[in-house]
Amino acid sequence: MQSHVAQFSKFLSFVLRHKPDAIGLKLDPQGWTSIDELIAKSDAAGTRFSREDLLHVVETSDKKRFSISADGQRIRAAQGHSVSVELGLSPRQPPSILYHGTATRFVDLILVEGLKPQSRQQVHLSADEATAHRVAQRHGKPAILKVEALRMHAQGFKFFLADNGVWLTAQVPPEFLKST
Ligand code: HQG
Repeated sequence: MQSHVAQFSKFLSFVLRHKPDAIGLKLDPQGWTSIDELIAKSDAAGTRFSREDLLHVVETSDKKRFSISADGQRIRAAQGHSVSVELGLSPRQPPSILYHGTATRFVDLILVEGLKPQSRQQVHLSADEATAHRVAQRHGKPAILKVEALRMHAQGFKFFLADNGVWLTAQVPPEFLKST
């Protein structure tokens, strides 16, 4: 069974990444929303928690999924959105190789089509193989793809590093991918 914290984290991911409308919440263009409003709207929709509960989940989230604004008044998901947000991250030079974890059943298609963001705003890449492996396990039998990130960067593809260490890019054409 899922822990209470994991369930609560799922609820937060749902409203802050995918369906703020579900509880009548509005995100600003950068994905931020007021913590007080999130608490009030969640309560009205049947999910009650305090500011302390919220901060506890933010601090203990295994993947640092949520960020709190410098003034402590607002919260957003660090990445993973399907709603359109402009995270305001600056492009960065990536390491030579990044990793993408997926399921073996997707690999043949990915090696033909490249990596696409699917329902999210960007493709998610990991700096290390162990993290990619954990992402992969969510989808089935794990497969890890190597991405020649620095070579892509040299050809003009932009890379962004989210607050929680996940690398983001719009897409990865197949010529930059290798199965491991
Ligand atoms: C696959 C989790 C067929 C792709 C993780 C992936 C991550 C293709 C799936 C974050 C394809 C999309 C994101 C193509 C991509 N043909 N399949 N051309 N291109 N795919 O969940 O990267 O727990 O949207 O390989 O830790 O798995 O939510 O992306 O399997 O950081 O915080 O399409 O979500 O974080 O799946 O995971 P997802 P993802 P959280």
